[in-house]
This record gives sequence, structure tokens and C-alpha cells, in this order.
Amino acid sequence: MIEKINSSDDVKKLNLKEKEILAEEIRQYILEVVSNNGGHLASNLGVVELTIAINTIFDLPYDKVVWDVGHQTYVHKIINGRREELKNIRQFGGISGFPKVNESETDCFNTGHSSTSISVALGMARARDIKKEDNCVVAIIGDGALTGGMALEALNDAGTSKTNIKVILNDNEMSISPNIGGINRFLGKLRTKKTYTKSNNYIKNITNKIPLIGKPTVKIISRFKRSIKQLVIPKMYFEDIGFTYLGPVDGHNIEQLENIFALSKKVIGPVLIHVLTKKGKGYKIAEENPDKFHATGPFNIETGEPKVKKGKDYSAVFGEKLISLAEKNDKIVAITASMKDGTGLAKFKDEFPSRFFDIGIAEQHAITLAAGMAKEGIIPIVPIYSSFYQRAFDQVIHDVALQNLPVIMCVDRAGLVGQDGETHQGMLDMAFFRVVPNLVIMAPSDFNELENMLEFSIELKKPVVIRYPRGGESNKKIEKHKIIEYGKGEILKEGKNVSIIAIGKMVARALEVAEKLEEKGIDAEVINARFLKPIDNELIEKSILKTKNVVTIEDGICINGLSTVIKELIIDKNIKEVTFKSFSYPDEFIKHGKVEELEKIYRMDTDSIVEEIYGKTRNSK
Ligand SMILES: Cc1ncc(C[n+]2csc(CCOP(=O)(O)OP(=O)(O)O)c2C)c(N)n1
Repeated sequence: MIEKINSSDDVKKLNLKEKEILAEEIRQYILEVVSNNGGHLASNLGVVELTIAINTIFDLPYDKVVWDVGHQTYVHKIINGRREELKNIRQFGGISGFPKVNESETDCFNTGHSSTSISVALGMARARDIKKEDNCVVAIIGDGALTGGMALEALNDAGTSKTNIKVILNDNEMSISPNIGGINRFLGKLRTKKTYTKSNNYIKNITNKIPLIGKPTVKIISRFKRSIKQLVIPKMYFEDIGFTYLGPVDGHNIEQLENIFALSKKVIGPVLIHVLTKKGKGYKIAEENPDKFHATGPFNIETGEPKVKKGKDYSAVFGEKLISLAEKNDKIVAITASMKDGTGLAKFKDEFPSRFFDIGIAEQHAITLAAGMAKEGIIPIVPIYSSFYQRAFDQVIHDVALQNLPVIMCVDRAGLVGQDGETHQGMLDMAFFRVVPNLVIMAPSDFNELENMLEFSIELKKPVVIRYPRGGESNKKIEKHKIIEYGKGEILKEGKNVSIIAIGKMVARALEVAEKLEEKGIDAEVINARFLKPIDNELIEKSILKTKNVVTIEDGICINGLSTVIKELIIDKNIKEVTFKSFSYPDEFIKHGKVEELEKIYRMDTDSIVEEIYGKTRNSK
């Protein structure tokens, strides 16, 4: 069946039985691809029937379907012309693991970060009305993404807008971990109320019986339905804020899904369709461990075991160190925006449940919550991925830095992250944090330094940013670090021909580069900057004056990071007759691919850096 499907038109031609067969084939195919390539598994297995029903009832790309986060669009991609390409999903040159407008017209908006879909859809619906067109606009949002502030802001606006917009709530009771918070509790009440299903069936039946149902009839019905519901549930949040609520409906029953979507097309104004799905559906191991299979590396389908065993990574080192610090200091708390496992906090949660706060996919709230705690003498540690820190920029400025509050902001997945691509690469954090007054910005060059920086930050009592990469430390070991002092870097190797100044994970690379240069007769000095802000002017100036050749290496964009800091230093100190070469990423969004591949392409690997420096230093001699 799957071989015949190249667009939603092909899905529309199938009967129910054929669609059910298609669903199973799609599941099997996704399982094979993800077990080979890695990727988002459980969420995709959960939306197979949902995606088939959407493609049956709506007309893509004329109708606009906006997937929130977009990690669950593999089924959509298979149906909409990218079945073969899926085999190369997330690989360099292959299709993306998220919706991309340049891949297909049916991907109507790029996503990757959570909770944006309702705003986008409402924008598209208003645009449609201004242009006097009549397409449907649909946002599909998970119950996890619904905990994000943006989603609630958009619901608030959409509810009273009277705009024709459909919000499909894909409720599987899971964010990456089990979903949390009051909205989850409220959804729990809706999930269990069989009455609604019955009353909705009732409505479905009567609307089906009326041959040419007019818009006013549906309006009356929805008013009637609302009054029944109000009797059973005192506070119908969605209806109270202006949505017509349909559901809940079994998200694995294609027929029921099609019926409810068809019904939603007849309702005027904003509609919310509550769909219940199971994360990992159809693959028992993922159903039982949906968090583990939210995003996975390649794995063995029979056992569910990873094909390559994961080594120790920065997040794990962070989590363990935090536990040992928290044992000694009962003021330390940890806050996560729905990323307990990814940021290494799972054990911390078990050890200190009352000092652990999973606050939903709400990075802005995470930071301001931390600011409030810090103001009252608590020491909040907030690990958030670099690209998601983008969300909380104003909170960092306005609530933390402006009041100089000692919040420790751990920027995980800083620099290249690889296969999740453009929306997830952590290229910008040094650039945007650097402009914020009062912030101290550090980056460890190995596990040991991360531990020391955490310890140091707790004593410092200032707002601190510590950025560290995805994955493990380099094979190139740094033998011994000096103790950490405020605003001080360290010289790891003395030399006289060129000063290589690096930060974070690139320090180990700088040492490798220096070793290779040595073989070519170039004596490089290697400086671990440690602090981007404040930078160690004294140490770096002295080194530059000695070598007159400067190289900077950083895992971030070329604007306003280490290279900019050093250029400014050279100008401010009026240092003359120096050569300068920066190794950083260009002013562009970096696509998906393995980190090592991307590093080679951007000439950030050891050999490329050696080649470039060798030419430059030789020329300047
Ligand atoms: C702003 C932001 N923070 C964190 C994430 C990481 N993240 C990706 S998916 C996800 C959970 C989404 O849960 P839900 O919306 O319920 O979708 P499901 O995977 O359960 O279908 C999270 C936290 C993100 N993509 N964007």
C-alpha cells in the first residue's frame, strides 16, 4: 500500500480497510528508518492514524497544516512525496527531521521549537481572511507543547477572534517525560469524561442526518453541546475562552478521526479537537518507554537496545556534579523546562524531589522563576539547551541580569548539535549573551573544568552562563588545569610563533592543532580563554605581543563571540602588525548533518585549521 502513496490525493482514494493497512506499513517503515538513522520515534508512531485522517479530510497544500515542534512529521513526509527520501532523514544532504518549506509546499511553515503552531495558524487564518480566500488552517499541537506560554497566548487571542481556525490537540499525556502542570490535570479530566464522547457522537449523528446542514444549525448545536458540558465540568477552559471543543476522540481510530475533522469543518470560529493518542503506538518497547524513544540514536528493533553505546557526556557530568554540590548546600535547586533527561537531571530529581522543578516547556518562566528564587537566597541552576535559551532572552536581561541575581544558567547543547539541524544548533548563545551587562560567561574545555566552573559559580554570587556542548569530551586530554579565578584564562602550552586562543570544546582542538603545527616547525601558544566575559585581557595581550599572530577557535557564530572579543582587544590596546584568523561558523543557519561532517565542511576540524594556520603563519614570517 505504502508504495502507492505520493500525496494526500492518493490517501483520499483508499477505503478505510486500506488506510488501516497503510497505517501499519507506515509504522513498520518508520521503525526501520529510525532504527537505522536515529531520530524521533515515539511521537511519530503515535500520529500515524491522525496524519492519515488529516490528509483525507483536508486538502494539502491548499489547506494549511502547521505541526507544532515538527518532530512528529515523518508520517506527513511519507504521505506527501518523501517516502524514499525518508531513508536519508537527518543526514547531511538528506531531508530534515522537521518541516521545511523548501522541501515541500505541504510543509507550510518551519518549526522545531515548541508552542508556535497556534500563533502561526492564526496568522495564516487572518491572512486568508484579508485576502478573502477560503482554505482551512489547522494547528496540531501536543499536550506538552500546550504548556508553553506562546501556545496559551495564541489560544487567548484565537478564542475571541471569531476566526476560522482549527486546533488539533494531540494528547498523549507525555511531553518528553510525563506531562506536568495544571493544564495536564485539566486535560486529564477531559480525557476520562466518557460523556463527552457520547454527546459528541450524538452531535455527529444528528449532523450526519441533516443533509444540507447550514452554518447556523451548527452554531445552535455547539451552544447546546456547551450547555451539556458545563453541567458536567464546571470550567470548560477551551469553551470559556471562545473555542468550540470537540472530543475527546480515539486518535488511533481513523473513522472517528475523519468524522470529527469533517464535523470541525462545519463549525464557525475557532475549534479545538481533542485527540487521544499513545506515544510509541504499535512498537511495544517504545509504548513502554516513550521517553527513551522520544528521540533515539540507531537501535536494534528486537531488543530496543542502542546500536552504539552512549559514552559519558557533559549533561551527565553536570547532573552528577550538581548532586554532589546539592548534598553540601541545601539552597541549591534545579529547574528544567521539560528536559529532565536531556539535561542530565533524572538522578537529581530522584535524590532531591523537593528541590527539583519541571515547569513544562516554558523557558521564559524557568528563568524568571529562578530569578524570584535567587532574590530570596536560593541558588537556582537552570540547564536549558542553547537554542531554547533564545526563548528566554528578555527574562535573562530583565529579571536576572538587571538585578544582578545569582542564577546559574547552564547552556547545554551549545555549538553544533548535528542532525536536528538549523532550529537546534546552538550557534548564537555567546553572541546574544555577551551583550547583556552583568553576565559572566564561561565555557569548560573538559568534564573536569565543567565541575570546577559549577563549583566556582555557586561561590561567585553573580548571574553566570556556563556553556557546554552536546556529547562527550575530546579524546585529546588536558593534563592539568589551573584553579579557576574570576576573568582569568590559562596558558596550556607556551609558544612563540602564534597565539591560539580557544574556548570550550575547541580548546582540546587547539592543542591538537598545536601538536600538528609543531611537526611543521611552528611553535604555537595555546590559551584556554575560559571566560568569554570578562575576557582575560592581560594574559591574551601579553601572548599576542609576543607572537604577533592570532588565531581564535570557537564553536559558535563568527559574530560577537570569541573572535570579536579578541579583535576588539587588539584595537583597544592598539596592538599593531598582527595577523588574525578566526575559526568560527559563518553568518548563516547551519543545516543538519553529523557534527564531524559539518566540522569538515566548515573547515573547523583539526586538519583544516592546521592547513589554514600553516599557510598564514608561513606567509607572515
Ligand atoms: C522551546 C522548546 N523547548 C524544548 C523543546 C524540546 N522538545 C521537543 S519535543 C518536546 C515535547 C513535546 O511534547 P508534545 O508537544 O506533547 O509532543 P509529543 O512528542 O508528546 O507528541 C520537547 C520538550 C523544543 N522543541 N522547543
